[in-house]
Amino acid sequence: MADQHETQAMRRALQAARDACVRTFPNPRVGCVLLSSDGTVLATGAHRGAGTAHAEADALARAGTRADGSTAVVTLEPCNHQGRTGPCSEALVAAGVRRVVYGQADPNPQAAGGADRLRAAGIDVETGLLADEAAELNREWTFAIRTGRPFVTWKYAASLDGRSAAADGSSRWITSRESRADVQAFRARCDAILVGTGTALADDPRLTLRDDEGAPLPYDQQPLRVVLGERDLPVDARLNDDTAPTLRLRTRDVPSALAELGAREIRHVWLEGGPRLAGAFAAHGLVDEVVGYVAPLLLGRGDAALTEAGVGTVADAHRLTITDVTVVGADVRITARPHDR
Ligand code: AOF
Ligand code: ZN
Repeated sequence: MADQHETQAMRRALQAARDACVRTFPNPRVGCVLLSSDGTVLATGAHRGAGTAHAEADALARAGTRADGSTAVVTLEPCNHQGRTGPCSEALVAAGVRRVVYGQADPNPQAAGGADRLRAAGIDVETGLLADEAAELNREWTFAIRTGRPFVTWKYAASLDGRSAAADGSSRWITSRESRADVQAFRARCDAILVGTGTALADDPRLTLRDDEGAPLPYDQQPLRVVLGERDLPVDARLNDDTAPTLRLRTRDVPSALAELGAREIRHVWLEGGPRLAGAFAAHGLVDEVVGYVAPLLLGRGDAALTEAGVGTVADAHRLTITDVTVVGADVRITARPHDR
């Protein structure tokens, strides 16, 4: 059984993973704490993205020779593979770690097997400590590894009477500045931001992350911009600029587009519209989460956030469970998920 020091260390490891990096594409977020035999923290490590040290390796490097005889508390089962970096199972054995406690079992078949390898080396291994929190840390990543397609969050903004555009088609600034900043924080955690050609042509959006002064973040910190649909964009469209990578998927088939993104190791897609494209995702059962911003204004006419979602009668509605309601500026943000996600 994990003792109180180990439980505390797991909380610390979870926090280290959250603090280290909002986006570790295409890898999971992982934290690791090394404890001495009397329960003192020797080192804390975290993963900062593909190609950089795994959390265990990071903590081991910080602890140096003090890792000998220690307990490693890790949010994810240590990997057992030679990937972009070496296997953490071997690194833990080589460092003389005596006990390993982890939260979530590794769902990635290429990397799994760490627990068995550690046990074979005579290390005491315990699994499942704060497993729910550890799994929540990588909810979308885990979903993508299991299903082979990215987790899809559909975001929309609407007036209190449920319209996302006015009668003349204008849709800019329905929500408050605070909500738009909130959206930026969500975008920053996703691997790709997806729109259809309709939205790309109508709004000429940037779909980039910006700093507080409004300047775009460096190119390598930008999520992939994805434009789905067959129509061409003008050469001077903002989505064709060089502030962030852009992928054109010249298809109208949503499942094949998602499969393509899955093959590119995109784990979490932030779907921003428009209503017909979002409806197609919903009709295919491919909306895994909804984040809706509802603003206190009435439009009376104009498009809904979603059209043609494959629902003809109330009995066929896509039913969701609300998981969060937060006031953001003058607006309300509602998060909801299908029952099985
Ligand atoms: C991480 N960071 O701290 C741990 C991971 O091919 P690589 O080297 O990038 O390894 C990626 C896999 O390693 C990942 O899918 C996961 O299964 C496992 N553990 N990965 O990126 C870490 N501990
Ligand atoms: Zn590893």
